[in-house]
Amino acid sequence: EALGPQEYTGLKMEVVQWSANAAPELDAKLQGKNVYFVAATLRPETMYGQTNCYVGPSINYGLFAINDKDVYLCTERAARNMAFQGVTSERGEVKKLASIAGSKLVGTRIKAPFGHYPEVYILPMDSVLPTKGTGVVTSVPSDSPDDYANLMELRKKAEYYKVDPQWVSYDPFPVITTPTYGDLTAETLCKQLKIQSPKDAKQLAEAKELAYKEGFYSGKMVTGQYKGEAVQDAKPKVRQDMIDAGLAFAYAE
Ligand code: A2H
Repeated sequence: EALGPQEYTGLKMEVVQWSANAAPELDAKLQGKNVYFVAATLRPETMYGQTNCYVGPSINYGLFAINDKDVYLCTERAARNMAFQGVTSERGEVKKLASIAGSKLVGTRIKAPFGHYPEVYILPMDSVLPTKGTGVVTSVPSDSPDDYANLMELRKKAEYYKVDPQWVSYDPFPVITTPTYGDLTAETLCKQLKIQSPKDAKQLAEAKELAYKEGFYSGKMVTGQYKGEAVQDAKPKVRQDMIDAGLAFAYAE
C-alpha cells in the first residue's frame, strides 16, 4: 500500500449499450444523458491495451449526476471524493440518479478511450475492492497480471461466470516491450510463475511487483503516439493527452 495520497487517472468509458440485466432498471432513468463508467488506473500509458473492464459482482454501484449532461458510474465513496476535487459542477454535491449491483452490469458494452479495441465489455472480477479507487478497473492483460489471470479464468469457465464467449474474445494487445519479458509482460510472468487462477494470490503479488518494476524502469512503448519512447517519459504525456481530450480526469485518495 502506498503511504502518501494515490494519484489515479479516472478514465471515462462511455456506455454504448447496457447489458440485458441493467437496461430495464437504467434506460428510462438515464434518458438523454451521457453515462460513463469511471475506471481508476495508475498506468494510463497502458490504455491502448484495454480488452474489457472489470466490476466487482457483489459491489453496489451508483449513477451520479456530475453536471446537466454527464453521469458517472462508480462507488458512492468515490463519487463523494470526486465532489471535493472539482469534478462535479457544485462542490461537495453528488446527486444519485440510480443504483445497481455489479453483477447486473456484466455484458454492458462501453467505449475504451485510446484503446486498440475501441469498444469492450464489462466483466466480473472478484478481487475488485469497494474501498479503493472507483470500484471500476479497466483491464489490460498485456501488462497487469491480475487482469490477465482473471481474463483466462473467465474464458476457461465462461458458463460458470455467465459470460458470453464474445465478451472475453479480445486477445491481449502489446503496448510495452521489456528486455526480460518481451511485449506481453503479464502473460509471460503468469506463465513463468505458473499462475493457474486469480486465487493464486502469492504468485500474483510477485508477478505484479516484477511487472511494475520492469515495465516502469526498462519498458519501451510499442504502440500509440509515443511509440519508441521510454515508459517513464510516455506515462505523463499519455495521461495529459487523455485529460486534454476530455476522456479522463485526475482523481486522488
Ligand atoms: B491498474 P493501488 Cl496495466 N480493486 O490499471 C482492485 N484493483 C484496483 C481497484 C480496486 N478497487 N482500483 C484500481 N485497481 C487496480 C492498469 C494496471 C494497473 C496495469 C498494471 C498494474 C496495475 C490496468 N488495470 O495495478 O493499490 C488498477 O489497475 C497494479 C497494482 O492503488 C490500478 O492500476 O496501487 C491499481 O490497481 C491501483 O492499485
